[in-house]
Amino acid sequence: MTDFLDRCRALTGANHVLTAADDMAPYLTDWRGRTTGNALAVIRPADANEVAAIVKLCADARVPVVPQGGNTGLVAGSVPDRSGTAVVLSLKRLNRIRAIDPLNNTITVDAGCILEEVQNAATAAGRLFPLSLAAEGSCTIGGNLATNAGGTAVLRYGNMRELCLGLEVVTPQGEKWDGLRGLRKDNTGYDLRDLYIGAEGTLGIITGAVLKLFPQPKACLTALAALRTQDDAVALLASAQALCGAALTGFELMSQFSLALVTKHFPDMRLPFTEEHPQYALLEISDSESEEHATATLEALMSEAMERDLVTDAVVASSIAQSRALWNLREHITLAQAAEGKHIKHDVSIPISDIGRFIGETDNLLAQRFPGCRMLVFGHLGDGNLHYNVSAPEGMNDAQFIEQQEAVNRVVHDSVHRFAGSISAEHGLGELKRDEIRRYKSDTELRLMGVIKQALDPLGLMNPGKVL
Ligand code: FAD
Ligand code: 2HG
Ligand code: ZN
Repeated sequence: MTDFLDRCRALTGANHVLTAADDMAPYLTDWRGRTTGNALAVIRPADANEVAAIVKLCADARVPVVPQGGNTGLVAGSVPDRSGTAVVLSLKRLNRIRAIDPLNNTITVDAGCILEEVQNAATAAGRLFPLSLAAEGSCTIGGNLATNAGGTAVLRYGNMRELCLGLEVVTPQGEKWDGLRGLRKDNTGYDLRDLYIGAEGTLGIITGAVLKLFPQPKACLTALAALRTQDDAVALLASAQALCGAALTGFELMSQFSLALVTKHFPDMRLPFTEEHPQYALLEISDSESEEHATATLEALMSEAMERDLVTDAVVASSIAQSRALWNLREHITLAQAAEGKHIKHDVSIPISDIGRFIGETDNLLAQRFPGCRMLVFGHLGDGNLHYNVSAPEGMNDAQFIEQQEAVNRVVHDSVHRFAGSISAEHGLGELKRDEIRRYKSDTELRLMGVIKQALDPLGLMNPGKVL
């Protein structure tokens, strides 16, 4: 292996082949601090050609490759196993915005670009890149593509798959495929782009992408509604869609418990209500007319919902700062729950019409099996995507509760299955849900996935142990 590492050093420079334990440590543990692996080395190539050359060396030496972007993934997909035989391939040095074409409404970027930097580049060109999620300051476009990330604007703009027009990919054999096409229409055979998106690095390494841009809305306005039940939130969503149409760009659900944790762990943050309410909905409108029009629309929506007794209290932000403060509450839930302690995450999707029933039934089943366990439910209600997270009962040691993860998963995922939902709506499978998915996908679907993996990566070197 010394020979292999020397060849890697000759390609990237010795500084970019890390082998010391301290240097590698940040790349070996996942964001949640739940999974730590070992690696032969962490390699940091500078561009797509270096990625291709390194992957070719790995294929020749039969060294497994774990691609990594911002390492913010929540399913332990971006870290190696404990064997110490793989290299972590960090894409973060591939950070160039390659081109912006405002007439074609596209931006071409390296895979290691940070999401927020891509949003900012689009804004500077008078356009919008709409993917938005709480980790946007550190996750990368490559990771967003590899996980087909969702976030808070899917309702209007779609997930990462829908935002991508073209890809550049390094195959497991170290060949570079240039599919960087900025076309809205291209029916020339199998869609390789869609195959790599959502593959979590198991089929190849994404090195560049052409992404869609959109016109900037004239005004973005946020409202926070207090509600009694999740069913009322679903009814409010329907009213908002009827009144606002495509202008409704976000609709997030947050339970009282999720926001109580935010205000507990981030005491500077406050809810704009004097009383507590069981549920909250955060709505965003992106208006193509004016701020006045957006305010009038949201105010009309809220007063109609209050007249129907759907909403018990509401605030419409009157400034960008107020909008930001409301979104901050939402975006700090994951951090607050992490600060509270270890918990069991579920990232599920359910037909929107069944959300209330799903939560009610699942809450009851869990309460019977694990008395006192605390359900923290929030998420992208407009997409039918709930983060149904479960914390230990008050006073119980977190580690002791986590030991029951499999039994808790069984209750939640079986319930998801009964409602014809998905056990991973936006985070992917990684290692965490690799075995779990085998219970819920048909043999045919699993076999076809295996056939694709075998055809593209016959040596099984791309992110082994993840997804399949
Ligand atoms: P990593 O974590 O580095 O990698 C994720 C997966 O992609 C791994 O399997 C890795 O091997 C693979 N990969 C990375 N780069 C490449 C590449 N160039 N080529 C091939 N494979 C690659 N996700 C959502 O969908 N919606 C949310 O709202 C959301 N909110 C979050 C909030 C917080 C606070 C945190 C910590 C995470 C959140 N996530 C969310 C999860 C995470 O941010 C996303 O999955 C993100 O897309 C991962 O990007 P990354 O660059 O960090 O990827
Ligand atoms: C979000 O929507 C993320 O904020 C994280 O997908 C979800 O912390 C979670 O479970
Ligand atoms: Zn989410």
